[in-house]
Amino acid sequence: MASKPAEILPILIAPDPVLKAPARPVATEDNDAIRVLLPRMFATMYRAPGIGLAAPQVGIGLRVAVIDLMPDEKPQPFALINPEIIAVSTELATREEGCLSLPKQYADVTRPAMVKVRYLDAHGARQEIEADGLLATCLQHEIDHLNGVLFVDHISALKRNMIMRRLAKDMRVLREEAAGR
Ligand code: GNR
Ligand code: NI
Repeated sequence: MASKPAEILPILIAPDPVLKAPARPVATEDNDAIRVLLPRMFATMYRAPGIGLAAPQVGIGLRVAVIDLMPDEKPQPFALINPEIIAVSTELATREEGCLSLPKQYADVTRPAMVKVRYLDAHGARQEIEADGLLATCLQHEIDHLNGVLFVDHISALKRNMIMRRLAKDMRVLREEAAGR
C-alpha cells in the first residue's frame, strides 16, 4: 500500500522566541506525535535542503532532531530523540556553519572536534554514536537547537549583530518583494 508523502513543515527564521526556548524531553506519551513528526522533519530537511533539522526549527518544543549528511549522495538518515552529549574531546575544530533558521548566513564556529552522543532512535532503542568531522559539528549544532542555542551564539557579539542585521534586511526585502506582486 502506498502512503502519502509526509507534509513539508514551515521553518522558523531567527529571531523567533521558539528558537530561543529549551525543548522538553520526549516521554512515552509522545510516541504517536513522534511517529507523525519524524517523517515530516525528514521531508522538510531534504526539501530545504539541509543536513540536519531540530524540532524547534519547525515550531515543536520537543527534544527531537534528524540528521542526514548524505555521504556520497546516498541517504543515511538518523533520528535522535533526547540526545545527550556524554563526552567531548579537548581538541577543538573550526568549521563554517550555516542554519536553515538563518538562511544564507555563515560563520566559522569552534567546537570540540569529537563528541560521544547518547540518544533514542526512531524505534525507541538506546544508541550511542562517536563522531568527528562534519557529523560531530552537526550533532552539536542540532543539540544546541534543543537548548535554545544558535550557531551565532558561539561567535563574537560583533559578528552576531552583523549577521542578525543582514538576515533581518534580507527577510524584509523578501517580504516586500512578495507583497509587491
Ligand atoms: O544544513 C545545515 N548545514 C550545516 C552546515 C554546517 C554546520 C551545521 C549545519 S546544520 C544545517 C541545518 C540546520 O540548520 N540544522 O539545524
Ligand atoms: Ni540549525
